[in-house]
Amino acid sequence: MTIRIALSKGRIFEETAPLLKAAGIVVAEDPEVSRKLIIPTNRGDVSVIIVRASDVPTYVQYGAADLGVAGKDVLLEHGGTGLYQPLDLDIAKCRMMVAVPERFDYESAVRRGARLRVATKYLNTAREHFAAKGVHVDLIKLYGSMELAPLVGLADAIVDLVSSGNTLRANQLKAVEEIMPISARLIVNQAALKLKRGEIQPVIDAFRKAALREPA
Ligand code: PRT
Ligand code: MG
Repeated sequence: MTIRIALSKGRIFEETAPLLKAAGIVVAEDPEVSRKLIIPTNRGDVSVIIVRASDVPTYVQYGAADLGVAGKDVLLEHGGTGLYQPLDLDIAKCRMMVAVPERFDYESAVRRGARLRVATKYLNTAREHFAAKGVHVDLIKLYGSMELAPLVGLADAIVDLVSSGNTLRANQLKAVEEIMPISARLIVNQAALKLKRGEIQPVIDAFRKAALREPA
């Protein structure tokens, strides 16, 4: 039986490839260069498919891929139905933050009980965060470039991922609240794990060993 692993281009692929290599799986081509969506590996029974980051859980949920690597941000929005999440790979790390324009007094707006317009790609995460704080928000769904929204009057605040903080700084925004730390997880189709345990379990174990070996 063959195993298919779903990855997204960019940081997830770049940070997962060394873990795969440590697990004895060498991806034959660079997805940035080859444009192939199904990439063979050195193992005839293992292939990698390249999908959008937010689509990785969907491919694994429906069994189109047996395994995948997805950010916790993506998994929280997906909901995790049908997915076994055995491993935090501790890669593609960043923080889910609330950010506002440098001159906006977020604390006092919250204290006043102001109703805030918040633009984000992460509706579920944002909704839960503000509900737990008791802050009333109108959420505006965006698919990218959240940092622009407060600059042009679309929103008072954003919920987005921050790693270096350079994007916020370049757009005169400041982080005012950390919602949670984010890293990428290994996800596995639950049915595939039962049917192909002999093939999949060694890959999970190898990932675990490789992830533990990675320096923090
Ligand atoms: O780009 P695309 O729309 O195809 O999808 P995507 O943005 O979901 O994919 P990708 O490859 O950019 O991100 C994949 C995963 O990497 C995410 O799901 C996160 O789990 C993780 N990750 C880690 C990040 C970041 N760090 C990150 N900094 N994802 C996005 N960013 C963005 C952030 O949204 C913001 O626009 O980078 C910008 C901030 O970076 P700094 O360094 O300026 O703070
Ligand atoms: Mg991106």
